[in-house]
Amino acid sequence: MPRLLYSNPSPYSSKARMGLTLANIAFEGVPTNTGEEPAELMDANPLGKIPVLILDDGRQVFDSGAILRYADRLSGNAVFPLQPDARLEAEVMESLASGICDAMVASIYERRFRPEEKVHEGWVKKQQEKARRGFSHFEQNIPAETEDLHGGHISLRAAIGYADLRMPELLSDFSALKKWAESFDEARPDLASLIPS
Ligand SMILES: N[C@@H](CCC(=O)N[C@@H](CS)C(=O)NCC(=O)O)C(=O)O
Repeated sequence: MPRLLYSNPSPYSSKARMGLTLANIAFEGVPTNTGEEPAELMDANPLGKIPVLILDDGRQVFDSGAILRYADRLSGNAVFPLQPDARLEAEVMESLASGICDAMVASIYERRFRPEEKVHEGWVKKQQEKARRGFSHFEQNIPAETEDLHGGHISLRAAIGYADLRMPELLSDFSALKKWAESFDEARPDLASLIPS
């Protein structure tokens, strides 16, 4: 069975776990602490980042976007729509949600990994603004449905989950988005159990 190196709070891991679940691909989750740089992770991904999917034949699939596309191909398109316009929309949605996560993670790492006197508050603010603008875009373009979910939807749900966990104030103005997340969780409790925690 493929092994997925992941961690519970990681939004990208959440996205990958939800994608594999959408595609009905069984996997063994391997909780991984990137800070400890375990050999299995460093051998699998030179970047030392999670998630990584290690296939039965030893091939290593990263990052979360490649894992979604792998799951999509293997499942006969259970993760992304086939119709080209719908697919483009889903992929751009995924890109924006992932970019929001990049901005949130960058702002958190700035405080976590730099000595306090070297933290650049202006830069942290800039990253948080990027994330806020991204969420604002989704607030104004709420996905139509919470059924027939695709890679864009799960990426957005993972990003909302991460914001809820690490910087909930970022979501305070976005009530429609919060409602959408609730409907998502009601529609797919199996996926909701995989959001960042
Ligand atoms: N573009 C990557 C980002 C992955 C990523 O940054 N993961 C974080 C955890 S949330 C990580 O592994 N951080 C450890 C590090 O940067 O060394 C993806 O989509 O999978």
